[in-house]
Amino acid sequence: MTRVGVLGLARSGRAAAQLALRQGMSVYATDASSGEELRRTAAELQKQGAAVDVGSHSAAALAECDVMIVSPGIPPTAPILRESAVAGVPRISELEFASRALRSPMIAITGTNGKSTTTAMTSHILSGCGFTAPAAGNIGTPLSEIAMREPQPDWVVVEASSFQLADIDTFRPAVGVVTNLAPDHLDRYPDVATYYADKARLFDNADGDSIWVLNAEDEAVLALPGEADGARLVFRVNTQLGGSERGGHIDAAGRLAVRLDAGDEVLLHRSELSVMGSHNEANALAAAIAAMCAGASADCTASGLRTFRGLAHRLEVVATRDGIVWINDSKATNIDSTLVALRSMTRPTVLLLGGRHKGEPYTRLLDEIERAVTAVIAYGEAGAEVEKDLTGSVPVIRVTGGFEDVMAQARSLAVSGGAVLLSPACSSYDMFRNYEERGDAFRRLVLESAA
Ligand code: UMA
Ligand code: ADP
Repeated sequence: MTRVGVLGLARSGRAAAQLALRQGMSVYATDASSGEELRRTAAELQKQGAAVDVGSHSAAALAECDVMIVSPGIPPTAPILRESAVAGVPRISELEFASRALRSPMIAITGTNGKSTTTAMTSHILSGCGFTAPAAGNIGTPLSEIAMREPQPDWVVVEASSFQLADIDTFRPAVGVVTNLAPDHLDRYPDVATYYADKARLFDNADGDSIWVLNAEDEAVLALPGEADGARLVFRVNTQLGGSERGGHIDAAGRLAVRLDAGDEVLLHRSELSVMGSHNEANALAAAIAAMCAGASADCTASGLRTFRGLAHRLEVVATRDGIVWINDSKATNIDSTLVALRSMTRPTVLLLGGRHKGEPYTRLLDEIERAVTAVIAYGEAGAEVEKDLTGSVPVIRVTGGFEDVMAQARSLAVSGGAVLLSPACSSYDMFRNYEERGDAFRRLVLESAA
């Protein structure tokens, strides 16, 4: 009987352990932490027949496993993975493990920014066109959960992070999308090339039937597949498709159009999208191409794009109070996503920047800050770094207290006709459990102050 080690028992590990048990495998599951939720998970898995340790890992038990499923949040440098007894056990990601059991074809979406939005849009379009097509992976629902569903969905739209792609082996999407590439996660990767190399694993199992949907306005994306087999479709927002290119673009009249065969199929005008910013036009084109490759018609793809309202924590307008628009972009956890947010700002903006530093300098934001921002509030662990990089052009106010102090400072700086933008360019882990909790705190404090 296959003996599976499951390292990490949050969402991915819990679902992977359950899938392994369903398949009759022998399971050793373990998490170094031991909160109440983990203890509940441990009890539930034990009841189903797994051996479980929470609070510590047993290197000896892991060493006896044929394969080890490592949660995406556990870096390869984690002490347990460096123990000599464990280092030799083959490692796979939860995405790899789940895809072996899954019978539905996959649309896999990766890239640095726009993955969740494009994933949710694609799933929304396909669902509106009569397909069962849940969104899974990095967006929140572990792929293992989908692999256990009966009947299996027509399609699964999988958001794939670099951490999840790092340990794949046979993972093979029918359609693969790369939204864009930019430096990120430099707290985990030694350099950008190593990060891009994990993204490139998407193409590992390419064959003649594979379909790749690539951002043609991003050189790094175009280079990523190398010599991988399969059809290449591209999308362009600022330029038009060339004569021999297939994919999608915005035509001279400002309409999103998809060209899979000879002629353009016009979907809708860019002004009909309810999500803001040209980055979302790119996401919409990528989603439309992927959905149409999966069998959606042009008509129902257009209505899916028209009715997609956007995800929380991504340039989400929380409230307008006393002429000030409060915008929650908590999901902007790297410099590029904050740049995109700043480019969409048309009002004088107070920018909340900070959290846990991820390694990239903030100086790349300076031009857009000078254009759109009246004051920067630098906070959290990264506060000193933000202050050092940005001081000189606009006022940078350092707040060393908690998030309530950050919001109080924002209220005192914002003026009627302006905006307050939480687009932190950092991860949230210094103050919060995740970016959702940070965005929720922002929303709560905005709404409370108005009550
Ligand atoms: N742990 C150990 N030993 C260690 C280190 C950690 O046991 O040495 C434990 C931790 O206590 C924790 C678990 O390992 O319980 C790691 O869990 P996890 O962080 O992988 O959390 P999951 O809930 O499984 O969430 C993961 C993804 N998290 C990360 O990649 C960090 C979720 O993406 C994803 O939604 C979920 O699987 C379901 O597929 C989140 C994310 O932040 C949104 N992703 C990053 C991003 O988008 O930038 C990549
Ligand atoms: P991901 O899942 O890749 O983190 P999201 O769809 O959650 O991406 O968006 C995260 C942030 O990235 C958004 O707040 C937005 O500022 C920015 N963003 C979204 N789409 C794009 C894009 N196509 N190009 C650049 N930035 C984007």
